[in-house]
This record gives sequence, C-alpha cells and structure tokens, in this order.
Amino acid sequence: MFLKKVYTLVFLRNETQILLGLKKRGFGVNKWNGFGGKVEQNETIIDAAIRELKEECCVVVNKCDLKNIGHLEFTFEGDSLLMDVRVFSASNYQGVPVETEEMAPKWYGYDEVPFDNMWPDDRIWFPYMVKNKLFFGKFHYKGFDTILNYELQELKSM
Ligand code: 6OG
Repeated sequence: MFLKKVYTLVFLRNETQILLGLKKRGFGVNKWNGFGGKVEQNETIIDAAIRELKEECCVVVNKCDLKNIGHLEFTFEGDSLLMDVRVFSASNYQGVPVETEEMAPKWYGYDEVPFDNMWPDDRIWFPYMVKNKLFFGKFHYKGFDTILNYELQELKSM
C-alpha cells in the first residue's frame, strides 16, 4: 500500500524556450526543474500550482492559462510514498521570474535543457511535453539517481 501525495509541477514556455528553476533547498536540491510543490489540504490542484509558481519565482498565472499536460507517478524502493505529480504548462503570465529562497529561475532553449542536472525521468518525458503530447508516466527509483523501471504513454485527454 502506498501513501499518495499530490504535487504540482509548472513549466512556463514559449515557442523557443522553457523556464527552469535551480532548486536551492529541500527535495531535489541542486536540480533544475519546473516550479511546484505539495497540494495542501482544502486546496485545489490548480490553486496549488498557481500558489507554488508565485512563491517560487514571483510570477502570477491565471487559472485559464494553466494547461494540464501530464501526470507522473514516482515511487522509491523501500518507501511507501507515491508522489502523484500533475504537470502544467503556461505561456501567458504576469511578471518577470525572479530568484527566491527556493528557486533560481533561468530560461533555456529546448535544445539546451540541462538534463545532466535534472531528475533522470525528465529526459524520458520532456520530449512529450516539447511535442505538445499529453502523457502519463510511472517511474520507480532506487535512490534518487537510478530508475529501476518505468512506463510512459501518450494520452488522448487528461
Ligand atoms: P517540494 O518538495 O519542493 O515539491 N518532483 C519531481 N519532478 C521531476 N521532474 N522528477 C521527479 O522525479 C520528481 N519528484 C518530485 C514535484 C517537490 C517538487 O518536485 C517535483 C514538485 O514540483 C522523482 O514541495
């Protein structure tokens, strides 16, 4: 039996670039990733996505501009936690991303994404996001560097 916790993960994107943040503390420290975190009790997933993006890089996004593009499940050998991560993309937002205590933001061209300094799963599902395909993936890790097995599929709808 797994203890499931829901998380958000938001990527700001335009035609040529994607915004990543270097995580400065906590889970995934020193890795580049999208912006997000745990959905709190009595909070909708969308509201959590908006809150975390604002907290982590001071950008405001409207509900209607957040597209749910993917769903990822992560489990770790010997751990009962199942991280249920809802992935969003937005191209309309207000403000300029700035560094916070949690994240240092940086725009990357799609051909210069720093996969060597990201979660290993990203290399596998990013191509779906870049090609605007909806996706569902499950990744089982040993430690934080090794994927023991995974499944990934394109979805027709979320
Ligand atoms: P906080 O603990 O900072 O939320 N996250 C992952 N993202 C990717 N790309 N791969 C993983 O592989 C991940 N595991 C967790 C979800 C953690 C943030 O990190 C994401 C959240 O946005 C294992 O509150």
